[in-house]
Amino acid sequence: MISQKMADAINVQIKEEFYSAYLYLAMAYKSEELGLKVFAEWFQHQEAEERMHATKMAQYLLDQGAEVTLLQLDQPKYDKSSISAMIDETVKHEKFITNCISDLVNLARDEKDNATFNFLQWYVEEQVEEVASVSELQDLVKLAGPDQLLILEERLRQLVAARNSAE
Ligand code: OFO
Repeated sequence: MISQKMADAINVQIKEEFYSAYLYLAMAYKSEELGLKVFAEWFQHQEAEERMHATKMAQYLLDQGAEVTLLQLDQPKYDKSSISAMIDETVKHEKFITNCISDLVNLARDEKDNATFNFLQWYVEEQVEEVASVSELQDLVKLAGPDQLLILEERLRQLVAARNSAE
């Protein structure tokens, strides 16, 4: 059984993970609106990953005999002026989530909660991978510039296909 303080902190993180899903779903719809279908597909994939992150945490709470509270989600707020702005927002958001996970790890350490500390290591690695992959996409979008986005979509299509076949 984990402490109430630890369970509360994980419930807040479950909300952040579902918010991430909600944010990326909003960005998927916006990309579609802008005629960028492969970016829309990429954001849909991110959305599914975030839901998986949230439900994995919820299952952990249940396994530990703690309550899953499902806190209220805010409406997604982001700069929707261009795809470049949305990718910048994605990088910023993933760095924010990395800090949240780091705070959770520190709390588990303070609480001497080895099970939660171990459980969270998966998220630590996941965040390294996510920040690296969105930062790579950010560089590509900047290199391409607004005129080359459709060409970049072809490259993104290959990246999405490679990732889908690796899963
Ligand atoms: Fe859940 O990793 Fe992104 O936000």
